[in-house]
Amino acid sequence: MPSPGGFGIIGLAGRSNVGKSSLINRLAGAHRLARTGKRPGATTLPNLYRILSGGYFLDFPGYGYMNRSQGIKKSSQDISTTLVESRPDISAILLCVDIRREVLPADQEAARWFFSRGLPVAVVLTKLDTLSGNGRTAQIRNWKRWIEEEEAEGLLGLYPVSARSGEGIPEVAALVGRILSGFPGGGRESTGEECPPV
Ligand SMILES: Nc1nc2c(ncn2[C@@H]2O[C@H](COP(=O)(O)OP(=O)(O)OP(=O)(O)O)[C@@H](O)[C@H]2O)c(=O)[nH]1
Ligand SMILES: [Mg+2]
Repeated sequence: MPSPGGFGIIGLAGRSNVGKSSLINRLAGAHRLARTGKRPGATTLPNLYRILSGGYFLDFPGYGYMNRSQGIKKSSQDISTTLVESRPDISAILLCVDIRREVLPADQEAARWFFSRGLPVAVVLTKLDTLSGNGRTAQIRNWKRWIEEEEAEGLLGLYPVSARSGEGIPEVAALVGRILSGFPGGGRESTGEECPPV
């Protein structure tokens, strides 16, 4: 299926409340583009956002959110799964995890599931502003170790970032540019060298 406008789509996935929608807003330079919330479950359905550099962000509802009815939870999961499986123009996934947390089976399963669909995954460590000094260094080291253990082909690296302070945003924006410039030709196979602005 052709993408709207023929551009690549970058999916943002991860547990509820890790800051996926806030990251989209920060990258797009628009505070209220994607709906955010203090409590988990702000995003209930996948939403597609067109970005200036010509691609799209696909904001997935967070996984692991228990406070909704099972029906809503299951249907939003089903829609997300169907979307990933039916749209070859999804070029890559930014798998968002809260830098303060430990690696959870749900994150591991999500990363492997995307790999099994041929999608490259970048691990984005969100809320970088909440840690400093040794705590920050230790958590980055833990997440790096996990990535090395995964040894998965198609891992696009580790990106610590804060949607609040802006730290790490240029690096993620450059990654987004590289992914989108590698499309078409298969974001699922290759990424280009150019880094257009988000
Ligand atoms: N300190 C800090 N808080 C953040 C950051 N990014 C997001 N938050 C806060 O985290 C909460 C959740 O943010 P969202 O962007 O709605 O998270 P989400 O992953 O889209 O959540 P769901 O839609 O429920 O899956 C909000 O209270 C945000 O203000 C950040 O970089 N630093
Ligand atoms: Mg959200």
